[in-house]
Amino acid sequence: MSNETQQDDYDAEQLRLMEEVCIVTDENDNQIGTGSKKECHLMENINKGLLHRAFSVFLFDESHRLLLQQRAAEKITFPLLWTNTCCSHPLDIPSERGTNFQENIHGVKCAAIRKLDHELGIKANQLPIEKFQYLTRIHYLAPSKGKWGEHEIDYILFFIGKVDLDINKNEIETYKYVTADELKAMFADPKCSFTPWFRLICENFLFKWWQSMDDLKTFEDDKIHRM
Ligand code: DMA
Ligand code: MN
Repeated sequence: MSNETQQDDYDAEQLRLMEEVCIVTDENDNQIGTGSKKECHLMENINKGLLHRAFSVFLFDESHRLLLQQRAAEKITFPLLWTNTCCSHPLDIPSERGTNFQENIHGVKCAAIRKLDHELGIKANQLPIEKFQYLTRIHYLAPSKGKWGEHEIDYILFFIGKVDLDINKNEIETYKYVTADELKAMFADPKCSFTPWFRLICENFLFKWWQSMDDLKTFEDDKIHRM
């Protein structure tokens, strides 16, 4: 089967989203250009060093249970894997890009509000921007299936609050709220598979942050953790 024929098998809506314009950065997270979501996620470009900016939201309810999602079968990268509440990319638009670190953090929070609505149907009035806590950045590279993969500087955001969900089935297969012990049990269950970035964040950071939800600010740093 040729690549072109394979291309035709992808979900039309997910193919349309591959035209989004992502922020291309250097290894220190300075914007050096732009690239379509498609260009940024092709391993042939990643293998040449192409790197882009992303965010990962961890949303907790008022009893500090974490909202997980299982990615939809329609996703072109990492379909059907379990992962944190919502991940995506700030776009190269004025509200989501920045010229310094603080503006970049504000930009990814704006992108998070946009995507929490798009993927989970959470309305902006339930997501006041000042309730997002930025924690740190991770730089990682992970192949998906075939020609696709990720190579990102990923901004990690926490949010605690009660929200109403209206799931977009093109994005999300299913979801659930879990305690830390329930998540550890999922990791031990061979029937559950996880995205590489969620695994990295869990192995290195999540559980220690989760034990200190009232002091999250003390964990905020300006580092880029290379993983
Ligand atoms: C990309 O997530 C971002 C990270 C941190 C992996 P994604 O593939 O879910 O992006 P989108 O929802 O825009 O397809
Ligand atoms: Mn990406």
